[in-house]
Amino acid sequence: MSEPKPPKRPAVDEPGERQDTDVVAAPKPKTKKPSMYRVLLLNDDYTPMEFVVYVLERFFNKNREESTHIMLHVHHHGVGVCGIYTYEVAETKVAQVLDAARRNQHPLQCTMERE
Ligand code: TYC
Repeated sequence: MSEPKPPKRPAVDEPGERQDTDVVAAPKPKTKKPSMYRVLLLNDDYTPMEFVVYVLERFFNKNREESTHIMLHVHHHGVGVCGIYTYEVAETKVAQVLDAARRNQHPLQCTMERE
């Protein structure tokens, strides 16, 4: 008795069928860089300089020298960058600064903008 024969391959490939010799594009990596946001401090006439320096040290991990530099920049130019973060981190920093300012009854303003 003879063995059952394997199904015959079509003599011509079906359209769209892959061949071993085909070149297949590498899949695109699907990771996207997150948008980044600048956290800004705004100048005012009432918030003590020492409080602004404290805020920069406490919430933006700056040392005394960097904090003083940023504070004086804001004092002279009206606005300055405290740091650049992803959206949720920037949002948290803004909230922490505004909360600390409110608790200490200072009018210090802080905001964020997309880079
Ligand atoms: N201009 C304030 C003063 O003379 C100091 C100050 C600096 C306030 C930076 C806010 O974001 C600020 N006391």
